[in-house]
Amino acid sequence: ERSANEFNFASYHTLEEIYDWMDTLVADHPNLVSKIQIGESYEKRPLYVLKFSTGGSNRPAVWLDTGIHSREWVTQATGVWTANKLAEDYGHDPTVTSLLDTMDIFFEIVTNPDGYAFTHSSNRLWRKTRSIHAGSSCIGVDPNRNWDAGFGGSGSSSNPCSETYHGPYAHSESEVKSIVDFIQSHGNVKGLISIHSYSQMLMFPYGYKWTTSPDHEELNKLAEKAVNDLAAVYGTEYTYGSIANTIYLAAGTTVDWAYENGVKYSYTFELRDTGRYGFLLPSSQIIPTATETWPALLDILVHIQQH
Ligand code: ING
Ligand code: ZN
Repeated sequence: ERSANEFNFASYHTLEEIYDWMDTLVADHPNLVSKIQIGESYEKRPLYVLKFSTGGSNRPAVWLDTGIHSREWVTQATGVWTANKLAEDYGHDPTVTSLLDTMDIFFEIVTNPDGYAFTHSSNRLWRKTRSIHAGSSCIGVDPNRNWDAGFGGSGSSSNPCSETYHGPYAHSESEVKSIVDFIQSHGNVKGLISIHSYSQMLMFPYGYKWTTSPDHEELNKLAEKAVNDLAAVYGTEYTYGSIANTIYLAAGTTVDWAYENGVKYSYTFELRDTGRYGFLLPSSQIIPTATETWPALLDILVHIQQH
């Protein structure tokens, strides 16, 4: 690619194409974007994070991740579009400029690279990591059940053959542990947004219990604003609320771990659609999905900046 902007955002890409694109984005915006490696996957692929920062020292930060479930291809594609949008809008759009003048954004676009490679090579519907477990011929752990927040509880499975297998112990997956270590060592992460598909939902803690969180009212009001602004773009309707009340009980998830470890603004999206195409969302819907999600993301980022 000659420039990050000439990438075809309207099609799905391989891991190698996305990793190459990250380097062109950094090359095009060297004073804003850098690439850091936070660890390596089970199969030894690098875990890359794009850092958006205009300086300061350890500014308040927001963590964004897409693709922790490898088959949710519209999420990695939305991640690429959104990272490009942030970079292109800085210095032009006043909201993005103000955000990045005061906060850092860390963006892991391919959070489960082994799974993503496997969805291209062998099984388009692979969800989990690719780790091997003694005593079972089944492969992988659900990286959205592997976090130390109600670990092992309802809405996760101890069966290695299950799609929601929680793994042998909390943070057993290096794809998860690398994020835990990064967020804890950073020490100033104020928000986390973890992006899945599909179901058209915007959710927040808790997922592992029915109890509403101490910040429920604030998180709920912000979610309402975000889904309204999302719907205003093309009319796409999202439901919102706590994970347990909106989708189902789910123990050991990213957002519950973040919330319980000092990240107050912890949200998870389920992008398009509601099941017509499901994980196999046509590539013609990538740009519309990313475009409508953008104002909802900005609502959350601006709220974090103001609190
Ligand atoms: N659904 C999510 C899952 O992991 C979810 C729903 C997201 C639950 C975030 C809890 C937290 O089951 C998909 N499609 O992955
Ligand atoms: Zn998912």
